[in-house]
Amino acid sequence: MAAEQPIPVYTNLNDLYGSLGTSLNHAEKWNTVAEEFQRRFGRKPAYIARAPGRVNLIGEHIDYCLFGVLPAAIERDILIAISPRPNHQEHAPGSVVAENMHTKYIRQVFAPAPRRRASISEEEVHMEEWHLDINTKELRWESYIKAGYYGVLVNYFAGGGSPVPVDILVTGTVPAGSGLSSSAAMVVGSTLAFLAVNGKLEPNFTGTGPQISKGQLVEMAVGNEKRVGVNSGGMDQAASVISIPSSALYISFFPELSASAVPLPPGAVFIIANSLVVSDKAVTAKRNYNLRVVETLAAARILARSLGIKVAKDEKVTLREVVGRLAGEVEEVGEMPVEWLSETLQRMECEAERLKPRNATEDGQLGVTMEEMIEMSGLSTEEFNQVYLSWVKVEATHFQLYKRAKHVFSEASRVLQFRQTCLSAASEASNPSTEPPSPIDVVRNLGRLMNESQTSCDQLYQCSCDELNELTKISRDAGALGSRLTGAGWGGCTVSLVLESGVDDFIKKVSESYGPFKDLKGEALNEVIFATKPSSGACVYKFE
Ligand code: NG1
Ligand code: MG
Repeated sequence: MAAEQPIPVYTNLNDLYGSLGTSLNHAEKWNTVAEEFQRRFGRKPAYIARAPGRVNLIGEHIDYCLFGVLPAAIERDILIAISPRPNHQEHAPGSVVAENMHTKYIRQVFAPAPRRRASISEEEVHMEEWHLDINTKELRWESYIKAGYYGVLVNYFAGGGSPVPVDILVTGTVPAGSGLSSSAAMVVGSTLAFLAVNGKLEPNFTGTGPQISKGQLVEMAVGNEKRVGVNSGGMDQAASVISIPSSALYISFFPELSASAVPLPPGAVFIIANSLVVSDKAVTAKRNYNLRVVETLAAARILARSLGIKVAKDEKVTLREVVGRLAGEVEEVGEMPVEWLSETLQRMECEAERLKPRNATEDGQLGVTMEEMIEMSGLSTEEFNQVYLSWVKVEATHFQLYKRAKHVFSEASRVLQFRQTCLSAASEASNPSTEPPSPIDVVRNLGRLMNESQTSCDQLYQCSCDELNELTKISRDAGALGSRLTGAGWGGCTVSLVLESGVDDFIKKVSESYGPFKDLKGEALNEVIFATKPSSGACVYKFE
């Protein structure tokens, strides 16, 4: 579970399937991709890397503010089969032939170009040494493969060396652009596959270096995904790498990445439903996702200033750090107790008022203008641009600092309540001297928090959309105790909390009421609405 553990590398199929710990027919999927690889490339793969998608149960758009979140890996995953090309010397170093089992994604051939620029500092030479053209203007499947690969090149071939030329075959069951983090699964899977094939994963295999830990892989994958142009937090990569079967994961990012299991109450089932609105973040990030990242960072600085908290001019302080500094929390002391954080978050919800536009006129409703925001920050225009706008593309005339901060503080507080509810229920249930809590009360409490999260995402963070609002409402009417969007929003999936006994009825009602589901049956329906169990994190299978 812990972030320090090594990435599992299996060589025995029983161990592999055992680790997946789920009821799905994994064996069939793994066999199919191995056979298909053999058919297309004329030999067995050397490795298959697996990375699951994730569902976020609660804690939306707060990971990049460094507040804890509560996702779980799902059974749906990306598998990447990879093998060195025969006759290495005939191919460009590190060249890649990438195929995808999905017919819509066509074959891609590319090679990284070594790029040494002697005139720049040593550190920069490292960063610039390899070049891989990643298209951030449009969504392309191979961009995620390249992003994972690039991280391996930069981290492991910076001082020279020759990455092996490879063939790869990708397959996946995580729907793209739907908030289940197919992107992180692709990037984690690709990073792992290229690490494995270049002998960077197993210490005994190559005799070099320490084994890569789950935490290190998360860090690499977060950096890699930024290369696709989305300045994400670390939730998806952490969930895809660190998760374990049957529990959700509480992931905190401050003062450093850490993860702990959160047992889910028995009888509670999480059902994912796809609104079928595709949110193509690679294209829209400048008006939504990246804009939110900038709004929360600007809010953090302005709030700090107004509360008399010191922030260096060039520092991108986060809302979590501002909360910490308010109480004199310092990194050496580590995180304050959860009770302290809960209380402080409540106070911060009130302090967020300081971010309201001064004139609450119609214009004020739109938020503050760029000029007002810069003035409130206490920085000069140049300084502000340098710190907040030079590394990210955003497109906006107004910025909603109050609403965004209010969402972040209240959502962070809901995550703590959700986690505490699960932990208390589990500990009371295992204590023979106390009356076990009524399961329905526990599930109701969790559901209420999920519903509050949806309202906050819709009204304060404005990351919902009509279809998601409709689908969550339909879900509640169909018996869900809680229903909310999951992932970045603006489309994609919802997650609903349903009692086990009501699952079939729930799915039937939702499929009859949500317009886009009405004509779907069988497998087509199962593609868009399905129950999910927490699954294990990323791993590699090595063919011997
Ligand atoms: P999605 O869009 O579901 O992959 C994104 C971010 C997360 C997090 C959520 C919102 C990426 C890769 N991930 O998730 O880090 O911020 O939005 O909670 O962009
Ligand atoms: Mg994503």
